[in-house]
Amino acid sequence: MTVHLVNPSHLSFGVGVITPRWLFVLAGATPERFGTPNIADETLEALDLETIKAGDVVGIGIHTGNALRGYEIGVDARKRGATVVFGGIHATLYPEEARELGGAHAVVRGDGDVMWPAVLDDAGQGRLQATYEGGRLEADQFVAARWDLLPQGRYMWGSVQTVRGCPKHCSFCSVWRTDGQKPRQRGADVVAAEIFELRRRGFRFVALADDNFYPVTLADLAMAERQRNTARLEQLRALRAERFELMERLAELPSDMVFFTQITMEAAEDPAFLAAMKKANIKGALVGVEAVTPEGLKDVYKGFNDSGEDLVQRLQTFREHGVHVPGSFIFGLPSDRAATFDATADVAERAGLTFAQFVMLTPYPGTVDFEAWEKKAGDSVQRVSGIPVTRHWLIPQAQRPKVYSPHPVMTPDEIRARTQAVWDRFYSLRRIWVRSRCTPNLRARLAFVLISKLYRQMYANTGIATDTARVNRANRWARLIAKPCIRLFTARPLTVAQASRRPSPAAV
Ligand code: B12
Ligand code: SF4
Repeated sequence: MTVHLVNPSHLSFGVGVITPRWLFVLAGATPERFGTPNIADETLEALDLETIKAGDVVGIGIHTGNALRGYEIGVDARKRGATVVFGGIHATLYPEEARELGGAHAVVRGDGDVMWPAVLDDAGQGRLQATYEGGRLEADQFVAARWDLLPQGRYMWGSVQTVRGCPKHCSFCSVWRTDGQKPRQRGADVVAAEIFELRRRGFRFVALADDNFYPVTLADLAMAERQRNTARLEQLRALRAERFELMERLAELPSDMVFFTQITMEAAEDPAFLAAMKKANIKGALVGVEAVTPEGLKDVYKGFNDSGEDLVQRLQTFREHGVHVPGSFIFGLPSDRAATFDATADVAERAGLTFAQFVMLTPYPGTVDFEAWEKKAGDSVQRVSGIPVTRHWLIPQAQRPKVYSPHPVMTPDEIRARTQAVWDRFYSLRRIWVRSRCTPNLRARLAFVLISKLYRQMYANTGIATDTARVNRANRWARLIAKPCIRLFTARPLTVAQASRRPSPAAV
């Protein structure tokens, strides 16, 4: 019996930007007695169904965007006599769907690290259950990824998770509901050991695939102090201390490492934290800016963000501490008006953002926004090929409309056209060239231009482009640019001795 782990995608680029971590974590969780799992990442190339034989187990991980492709694979694998198991955020939210449409024999909800070996045992002994509740594991139960199974020279960035969960509760985000609001932080040693291994394999760039790298803010500590809540204060201090310990460990890794993470902008108020990030070589952090007005922030329950000039200041503070900020903005919030688009582009430029993404408010399953939208749509919901748009991910890719939250005064087309114009403005060659001044030399400036264009082109697939010709053109461009980009990211593999500034106990 061979174990297959498949990351579905209807588009393959030949090379990938970031390693899909779940593939390598579940490979790590696969007991030796089941042999080495066969990993298939369709963002690189389509799965070869011939590799799947009767009696094999096929694990398929899905998020909403790739669920339909996952279901195709599940049905095909089941026809070939394999046992099909689904997991991932979308299967967690819609286990029945994976059974009805994806040929699932079993679905694992929540974290797979501990449950996967039990599922394989049950599959081997013919006593598979329909649903397994993986739950939310404590961080010390997270399994390390098997980086030895990485295909050579195919990914630009490795990915290592340091914390799971986020204490906030933004209306458009499912993370706090699925991963929970309690931060589950992995120990510094195990994280450092994984990164150490990635560097030995030639990865200098590592995404810290976290929901929120700054789960305890200074405001949280002040609040606990004000409330004289000693237990809470101790707990928060311990979490904060663990973050600093982790950053200390990252700082001991080879100095050519470049880390990137996701963070709330409150970190800009915390000079000690920013200084530690700089020392740890965390050179970039995606900040969910979302909106530039107080009304917009209220729309998405993100009142902890700043707006206006304070916002510009906060974002600049990251840069002053050597942390580049790709900012993420949402258009189509109920309070947005035509003037919001230019105002947002202005803030993105004045704040010195290195990259930016401008997404349209989309109701993702598992979010507060989705529930409100689904309830409002009711039985009179619009259908495409008989499928309600509240299940838009089931509509075949070619007919699938881009689904956006309804807006009180603007049509989706107006929001889309204005959003597109902001992308075009932010990523005009002239503006990219000006931004590329943040790099040290001409070669790096050219690389910056290439990467900015790649980011822009790849985004057309998951982002706002609706017309197929434009998407196809963007794909061709992305394929072309991706190949040279990968050379910019990889480095010479190192031996243990070369990679060690202070080798971690787990790595030697
Ligand atoms: C890092 C990350 C990214 C990175 C890297 C993606 C990559 N190549 O891996 C980048 C920045 C590129 C990215 C992009 C996007 N992302 Co993202 N991303 C994440 C993040 C923060 C962590 C993912 C991760 O690596 N986790 C670590 C692994 C180990 O955990 P895991 O994937 O959950 O897997 C565990 C379980 O789910 C389960 N499991 C998973 N698969 C399987 C399969 C089987 C068989 C079994 C048994 C178990 C199992 O076991 C695993 C181990 O416990 C998650 C948030 C989150 N908490 O999941 C969002 C998240 C997955 N992303 C999300 C979104 C929306 C996107 C984008 C669409 C954003 C956009 N607008 O462009 C794009 C889509 C890109 C694409 N086409 O795939 C949403 C998905 C929501 C949904 N309902 O689908 C999430 C949940 C964040 C959110 N705000 O809600 N993302
Ligand atoms: S958007 Fe970011 S800050 Fe808000 S809940 Fe999700 S992960 Fe947390």
